[in-house]
Amino acid sequence: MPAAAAFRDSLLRHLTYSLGKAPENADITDWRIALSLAVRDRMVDPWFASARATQEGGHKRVYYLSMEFLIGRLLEDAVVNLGLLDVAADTMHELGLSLSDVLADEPDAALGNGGLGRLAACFLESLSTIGCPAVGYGIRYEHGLFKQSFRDGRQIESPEDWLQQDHAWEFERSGVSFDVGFGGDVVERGGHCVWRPDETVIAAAYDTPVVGWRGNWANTLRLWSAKPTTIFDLARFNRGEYAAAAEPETLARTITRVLYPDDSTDEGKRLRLKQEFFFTAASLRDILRRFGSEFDDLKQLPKKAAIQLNDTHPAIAGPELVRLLHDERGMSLDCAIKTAQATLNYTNHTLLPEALERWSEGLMRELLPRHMALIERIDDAHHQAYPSRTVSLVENGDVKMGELAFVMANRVNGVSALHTDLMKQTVFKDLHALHPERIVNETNGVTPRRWVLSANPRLSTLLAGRIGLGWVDDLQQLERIEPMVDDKAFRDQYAAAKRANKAGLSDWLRDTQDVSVDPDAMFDVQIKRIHEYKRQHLNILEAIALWQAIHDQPNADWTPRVKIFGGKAAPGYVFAKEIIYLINSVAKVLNSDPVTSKFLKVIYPPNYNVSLAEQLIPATDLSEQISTAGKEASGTGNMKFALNGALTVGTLDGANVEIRDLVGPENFFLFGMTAQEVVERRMIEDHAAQAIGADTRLARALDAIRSGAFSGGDRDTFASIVDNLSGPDYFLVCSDFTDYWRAQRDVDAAFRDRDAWMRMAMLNTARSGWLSSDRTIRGYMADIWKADAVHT
Ligand code: GPK
Repeated sequence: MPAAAAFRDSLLRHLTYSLGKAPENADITDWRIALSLAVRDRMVDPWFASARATQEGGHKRVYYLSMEFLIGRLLEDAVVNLGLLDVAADTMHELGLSLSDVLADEPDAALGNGGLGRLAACFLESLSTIGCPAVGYGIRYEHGLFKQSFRDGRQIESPEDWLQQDHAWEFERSGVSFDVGFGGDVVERGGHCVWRPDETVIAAAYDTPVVGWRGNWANTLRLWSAKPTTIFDLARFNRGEYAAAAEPETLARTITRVLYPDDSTDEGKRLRLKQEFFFTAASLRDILRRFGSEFDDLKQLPKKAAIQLNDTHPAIAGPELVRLLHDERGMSLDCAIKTAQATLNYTNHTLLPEALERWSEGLMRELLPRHMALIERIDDAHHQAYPSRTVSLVENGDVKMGELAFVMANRVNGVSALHTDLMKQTVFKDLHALHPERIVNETNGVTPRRWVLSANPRLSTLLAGRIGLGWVDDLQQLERIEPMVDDKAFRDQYAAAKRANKAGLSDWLRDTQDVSVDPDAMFDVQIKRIHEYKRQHLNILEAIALWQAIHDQPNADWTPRVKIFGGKAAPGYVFAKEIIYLINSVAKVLNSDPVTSKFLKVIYPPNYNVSLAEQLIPATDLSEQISTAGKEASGTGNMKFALNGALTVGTLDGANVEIRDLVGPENFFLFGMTAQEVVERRMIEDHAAQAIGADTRLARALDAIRSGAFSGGDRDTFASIVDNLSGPDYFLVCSDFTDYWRAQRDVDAAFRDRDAWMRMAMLNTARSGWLSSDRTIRGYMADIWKADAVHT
């Protein structure tokens, strides 16, 4: 049978025999699931082959432990990596459907909050593309990140329900489960400690294969779901106490019910600690089981397994691995600690003090009594080996998880050059002095398969026509288009691709957001979680000042702009929610202003997620990366934009520094204070007042907000924002405003020379190949994991 016919046959078989649907009764979701199953079938052989090659060769495996995997939709990734795009499109067409409609029917799996979770997803795909044996371990949240809507401009949250429809990608592994305990006490038996938990839940495994480019290799994403050890209490049920009878089940399942929606803040919730221990403990047991099935000597664990802790969320892995090796397998405590240290590594993703996890000793002793005792032993051992007055794992009654992760790790890494330097100078200064070899840098990256090839088919086709497809898994090859930036025909084609992406976005905005925008206007985009340090309020202040400036000179030659915002605020983060309300309120006034709206619009589509990012980024001219210097660990959206030919207006923060070095300072709009200047500026007590006093535009913009221009004349509505900015202004919005305004006017001027702009955009694409997550993963493999790619 020809390949296309075989594929169609497989799809129809799945529709009929897996879903039990007749073609005439199938809706788009049925077709989408049948297609996914047909595609998934094609992943299984490479998946098995990868597992066999790893086992037979006795290769080292990488284990990536992460509370978050922001995977988004999976069907297109799979189709593209397996080389099935044309076959799938033709098949759907023959069946009277469009592949893009079918792809868009897939729920966007949001098992993560933002950059940290998306990074984990890009890493899994790169690990498979490279052929590095790996397992991603996480939590199978029943409900991912909340859905965001706006009511009268304010954020409303509602539960997300990605599992409502069948999740076609996973295999439930009923044979793989572990008991995970909580609470109870510790007793001594025959000279060693035994933890006797008083609550136990089952961790049940669900596997999703992750296939790499060209389908040569597939790794596993294994997510744990919590199940009760007893289904229900029959005695109570028989007494008619139905709700009470179901209680054990409800309690157990609560652990994996929902993703905590806090990004870069530590809520310190008991259930969160249970989630962390739950998935970490199950993963470690699974890792030891797999090791034990292949090798005998547990001391060899570090040779065969490298465990990466994605932030401190799985940092309890330190004491838990020591407990498993020492208490349960009889290794000496000293050796257990050393073995764990040689196996574990820790990635830090933020220096924000409010994000650094601390768990109270009381809670730890209650939920994880043996671990608390082991943390004290680890702390003692560290003190013995490295006498220091300043380093301690427990402080003011709290266990400091960053310090614990550091002490238990072979390598500790930051996620951009600047961030890694700041780690050494600030949060981990003392530990760095004791362990000067331990901290290394691995600058983040993004997968080009999703973020260029799939998200931007027009650009990809253009690149393929000129340099083939080698860039897809060797992104440095984008350099080969650099000599073509002065080729007028190529530049026009590049510009046409961008223009078509913008026209597509304009249509979408018209259909879904009820606003009309000119595709020739500059599309200026800031998409990320809403946070004061990311400074969406700096962006909206500039919009207000520009609106006022246009009013002053309505006949001047303004460069038309469409400012697009996207992002969610943590439900408990009141100030961030006020920023959302301000943006929406400003949008309302500006977009209906007959004088200015042809030059300036503000649009904030609700419920920003991975799929919306895929749509927005290829249609962007200007990427807003405007965090207070020293606060954004890396950023990864910034990389996606640069690759897709958006120019950046940004501060010297996180990976912006490296992006600017790559693309060249003349192709990047820099503004603002450096991290060092930020620290110095904060020492000036009235820095905000000084900045406002020195810039009438800033003063006027703040006055407009204060006087109720965006709140129907009410002066209280945005008082919290104005008071903050004119008072403490910790994130230095006012102090950076003047230079931001200057940079934005430089952007305007540059955009008016379309040809020169396109040249800069092309240079951004040509020079951003280093930002591939393949490069990042190779760095981890060489510097941290000491793991090799395996070829099947
Ligand atoms: C950092 F600490 C955290 C967190 O809790 N969540 C999160 O998404 C981000 N991050 C950083 O803010 C980004 O700068 C960085 O690029 C990303 O992690 C991946 O490293």
